[in-house]
Amino acid sequence: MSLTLHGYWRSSATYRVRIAMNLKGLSYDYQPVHLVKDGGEQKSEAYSRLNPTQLVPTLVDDDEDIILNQSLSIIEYLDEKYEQGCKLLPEHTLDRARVRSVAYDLACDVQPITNLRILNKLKGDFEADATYIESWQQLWMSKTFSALEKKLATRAGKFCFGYDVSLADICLIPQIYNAKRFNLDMKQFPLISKINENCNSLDAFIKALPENQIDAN
Ligand SMILES: N[C@@H](CCC(=O)N[C@@H](CS)C(=O)NCC(=O)O)C(=O)O
Repeated sequence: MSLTLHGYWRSSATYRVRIAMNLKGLSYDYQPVHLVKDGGEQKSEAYSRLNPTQLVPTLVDDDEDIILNQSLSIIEYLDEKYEQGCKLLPEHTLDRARVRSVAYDLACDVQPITNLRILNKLKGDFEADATYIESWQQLWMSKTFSALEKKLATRAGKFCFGYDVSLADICLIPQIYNAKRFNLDMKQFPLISKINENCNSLDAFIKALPENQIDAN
């Protein structure tokens, strides 16, 4: 097995894939792509050849001669290809749709509008200062988190859905990490805060923490 993950320590999309790979017990080579240094290594010629979207992460599976971007598609690919470790999506159709619905709330609705390139555009074109950026991040993240508190109220156990870790948790924990960076008061969201605590007591999540990566600075 020869898997390489190109990513950045503080990228929430890369963080999702790290958690997933740890939960599945997959070992991989990690290639840092610095999103800020020299205007962003994601825009370099070499990285753009690998991933023309100029976003991280990218997974290279040398055994299959495959290059994949989009964290959710990478995670589902790995989950289907490798039987080992946790199953990241439930067996039952409706359960699977519910898990994906939470994953998409986070990965399709909130992460894209709170991403680095959006923040840079706000700063460059509208002179948004640090206070404005923080309020922007807090606004969109708190809308999603408020909805999740309600959506998960009758579904959560130790994790988003009962007592099995799933793709929903894999997307939630990096988003909470990001929210804390922008000083969002997580006390407003007791249910997801508890899920965050539960996930972060597991080795797979601890090992995936941004500060535990070789490129953390
Ligand atoms: N939907 C993509 C999102 C990828 C993405 O937005 N990555 C961010 C880091 S979390 C990035 O590379 N940002 C660089 C930039 O904005 O220039 C995925 O899930 O993989």
